[in-house]
Amino acid sequence: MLTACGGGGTATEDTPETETGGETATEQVEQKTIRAGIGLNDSHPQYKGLLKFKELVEERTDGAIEVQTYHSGQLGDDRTMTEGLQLGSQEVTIPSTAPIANFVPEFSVFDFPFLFPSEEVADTVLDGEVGQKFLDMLPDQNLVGLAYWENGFRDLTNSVRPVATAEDFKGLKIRTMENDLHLEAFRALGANPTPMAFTELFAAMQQGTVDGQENPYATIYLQKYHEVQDHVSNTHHIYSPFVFLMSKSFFDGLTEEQQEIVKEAALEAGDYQRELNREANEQYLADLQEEGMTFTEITPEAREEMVELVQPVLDKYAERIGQDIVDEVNNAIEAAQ
Ligand code: TK8
Repeated sequence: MLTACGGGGTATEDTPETETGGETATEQVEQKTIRAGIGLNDSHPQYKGLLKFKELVEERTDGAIEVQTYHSGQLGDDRTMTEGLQLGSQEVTIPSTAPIANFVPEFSVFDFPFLFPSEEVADTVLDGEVGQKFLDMLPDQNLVGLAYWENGFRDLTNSVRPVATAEDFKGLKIRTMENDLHLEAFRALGANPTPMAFTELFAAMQQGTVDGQENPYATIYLQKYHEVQDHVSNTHHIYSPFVFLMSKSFFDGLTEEQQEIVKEAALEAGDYQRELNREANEQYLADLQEEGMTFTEITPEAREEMVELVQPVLDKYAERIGQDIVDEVNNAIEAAQ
């Protein structure tokens, strides 16, 4: 099977001067560098996955491609890093689908609240034909999507009150990712949402600019949000995929063999990252309680009420994005169960 992602393998500027039959072991290979940046810190499974990618790529290219890794938003937030890929100031970033929707609006489908019932179903849909269909929309934006990784199910924290029902969202100032669908969904739940880059979030909670935020337990614990937040609820309202993005200009400049290597490494490192992410999840919740946060369980009835409240927002976005593609995602989810 051919790897999609455009490219076509016609880049000639890197071809060594001597004609190679493809198998020559001694050819002079141009040294290339991948600058890879993420928003999370170096204790997060996403960074461990990125280190795995580095190890695989450097080993399999015999060092012809070097991978430099940056964490904690050292290269910027998700939006600026993605723009960096388009402009050529960096080669890799791994944002959530929500900020990607500012480049390719269709990606908002994956951020429909209560869409994916489990991580396993998400894997099947994202790693299958439907997931590939979305990756195929990226080259138009000078981006190549090599693999889906996992941010995970998002849960609500805040410093005002335990949240058990939609009623408890009333008036809470919640930071959302920079994505209109997230903003409208939180408004529908009764909250007072503010979009903000991830890199500004900790300070905003500390200073009380916002009361709360929503992210998977791993992020909440490893970014030490328990230092500035008192309550956590298992709202599990959205499953956030990560997309492993590469600059298309850079990808096109790789040899076909190198394209295969980076693609395979992104997939393998992604499997590893998903595993690490899932392994520690329950432990992180226990750790948060250990640190003094209250934990509130969302009952099935309370979740059902939230589903009803956000439904009009989903209908609006399905129309905007295209009912066909939304149906396709829903059918794939149905089939995966
Ligand atoms: C990290 C982000 C983050 C995301 C968010 O760069 O912004 O809340 O969940 O983890 O992608």
